[in-house]
Amino acid sequence: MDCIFCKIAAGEIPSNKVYEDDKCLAFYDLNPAAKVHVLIIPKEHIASAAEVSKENSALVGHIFSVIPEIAKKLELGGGFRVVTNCGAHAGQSVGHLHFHILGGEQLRMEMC
Ligand code: DGP
Repeated sequence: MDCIFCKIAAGEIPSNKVYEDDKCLAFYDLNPAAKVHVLIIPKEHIASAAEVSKENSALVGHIFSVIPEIAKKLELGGGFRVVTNCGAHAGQSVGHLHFHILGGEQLRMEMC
């Protein structure tokens, strides 16, 4: 499958990693929309939030259990936003489930 984030997860495309374990990977976004802008992805290919199911939702739970650790590491104590864009109307541009973690400054509503 020709998926950029699968290739990043496999190490075939380099990324600036901030966290990695056997199930997920977090790395800096190529086009940051905030002072701190990290993406966290499951290593398993899930196309979007619309493809989350009872079978794979534990991965999403795992990702959310790791986000506070990343926020602490990146010193986002002032607050942060977690966003996932799902489908064309939301402007999803990469068809592999990813959560944007945005912070490091006062966020405006359009920064998502
Ligand atoms: P979305 O629009 O929600 O699908 O967000 C996709 C994000 O992925 C977008 O902010 C830019 C980022 N992105 C796309 N390709 C790459 C890449 O090859 N490396 C990194 N680090 N980020 C990427």
